[in-house]
Amino acid sequence: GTAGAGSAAGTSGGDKITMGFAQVGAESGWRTANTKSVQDSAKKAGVDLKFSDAQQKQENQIKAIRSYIQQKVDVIAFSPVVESGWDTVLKEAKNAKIPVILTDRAVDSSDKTLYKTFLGSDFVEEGKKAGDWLVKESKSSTDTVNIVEIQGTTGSAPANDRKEGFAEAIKADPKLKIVASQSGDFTRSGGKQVMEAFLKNNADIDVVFAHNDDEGLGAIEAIEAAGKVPGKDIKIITIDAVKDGMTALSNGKINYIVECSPMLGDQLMDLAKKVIAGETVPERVVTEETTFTQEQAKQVLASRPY
Ligand code: GYE
Repeated sequence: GTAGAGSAAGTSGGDKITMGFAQVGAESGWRTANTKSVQDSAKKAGVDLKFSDAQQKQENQIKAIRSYIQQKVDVIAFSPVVESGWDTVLKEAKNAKIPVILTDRAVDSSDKTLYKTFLGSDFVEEGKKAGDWLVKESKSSTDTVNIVEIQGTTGSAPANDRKEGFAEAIKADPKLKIVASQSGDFTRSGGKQVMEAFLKNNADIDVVFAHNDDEGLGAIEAIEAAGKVPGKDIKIITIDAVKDGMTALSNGKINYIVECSPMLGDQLMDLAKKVIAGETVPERVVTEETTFTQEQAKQVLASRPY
């Protein structure tokens, strides 16, 4: 249709809102649940969704965003695979008067006018919660606690922030030491590979801190293959609380999970409608999350929605 003064740039036919969504990939259980949430909510909200999967590559996301600009969608939403390098393409969207919403992950642009709002978790807080649990758990022991860290995708907001939050929390106890830290790219196979190398190079590992459930699940395979018992010989802390992670937690193979909610779809559609209508929205919308012990996981496992 013809966009009158003050209305959003592209209304590609009818009253239906068109959203271009540039997803990170399909790297984890979290991501699969997040994609489903966005697709289900779009349908429910009557939003025409154009969806692309960047296979964890920034260049693919940039291409997808450029094609959404060309198609004159009403709004662009995306989950930036890494934090840096977005200013150019975001300026292109701004020049085309297409509003952008960040979901799940942040960008490090200093120009806050390049996007309308950022919906997602507080990753520093998640890392802190993981570290706080370990501080409590290790209170009674006097020995050094050797921790290996399996980081998420290098340069991504959740990897940067979870690392920071965890390091901050374990400062409370000098006997907690990170002896190795490497990226497993948020995948199960990545977690397994990194853990295999850690086990080879470190004789005495007490704890794994994995930045997501999938990496933790991969680490479990490596630990078992090395003849050790995950959850006992080596304790495991992860983030996400997806079905497979929660199952491993209830089975005693993981010791603690910090929840990170992938169910962002409804809030995203809501924000998109407001932004397109020209309403002001908060510049930051933080997801509410909890934590789970093994006992708590047993109680909620059956009722988890993802
Ligand atoms: O924790 C991980 C996924 O960005 C919060 O990405 C998300 C993270 C999530 O691959 O499983």
